[in-house]
Amino acid sequence: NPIGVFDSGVGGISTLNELTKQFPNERFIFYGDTKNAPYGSKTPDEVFQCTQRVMDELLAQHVKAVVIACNTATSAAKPRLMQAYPETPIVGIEPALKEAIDDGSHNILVMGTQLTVHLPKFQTMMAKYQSDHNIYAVPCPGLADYVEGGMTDPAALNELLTTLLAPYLDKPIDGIVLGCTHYPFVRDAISALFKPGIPVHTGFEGVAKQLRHVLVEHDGLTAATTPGDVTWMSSEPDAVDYYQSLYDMLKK
Ligand code: DGN
Repeated sequence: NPIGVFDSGVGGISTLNELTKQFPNERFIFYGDTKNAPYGSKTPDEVFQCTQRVMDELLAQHVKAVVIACNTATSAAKPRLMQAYPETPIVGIEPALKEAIDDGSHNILVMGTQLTVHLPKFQTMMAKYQSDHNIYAVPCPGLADYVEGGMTDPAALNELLTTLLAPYLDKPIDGIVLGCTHYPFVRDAISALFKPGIPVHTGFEGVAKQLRHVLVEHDGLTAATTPGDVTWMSSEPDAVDYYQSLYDMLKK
């Protein structure tokens, strides 16, 4: 059976790209809830309702596990989804703050949607490390929409990033956490605003590790050597061509 991967839109394709590399024998179904994007400015209840509809669509395809490839949906809805779908292993992606800290960074920029940054899940994690690290958590409204909208205007992107990140550009940032799965698509433009060589953390490793764990636990890892493939689904069927083109871009 396939593994379901979903996001509010195209962001999760960056996660999917990593998963298809790490699980070459698995089949994947990607579901983009483009019709309801962005999730980042919704309430947790609204996000839960959207994700429930997506879960039902994926389960109708007999998925054996679901990856929430969206930091916002993970922090707003994952515990409730696990309760609502107790039979299905569900893993989620979260801002890789711990990874940045384990990597030795002290002045860490964390970018995410408003919801991700403000919800207790992230606030609690941040509080744990704040006494001996400088953590700058920055909500980035508009940035996921830029990626969703086709990424056609680099000058506008640069202006948006400069505005969002202005208060941090003169800080001695030594680690960047991309706490939204849309942001890896504009990673170079973000990195370009800081000193060269600053490590960027996406959370992909964490989510792949969790997925491996649940598949092993449920005896669900595919051992066959047939190459995996991806099926595209969307609440907005016209969006599927864009999904495919972003995925092809990452695979190049
Ligand atoms: N890609 C999603 C995330 O990782 O948080 C959210 C994007 C959005 O809906 N604004």
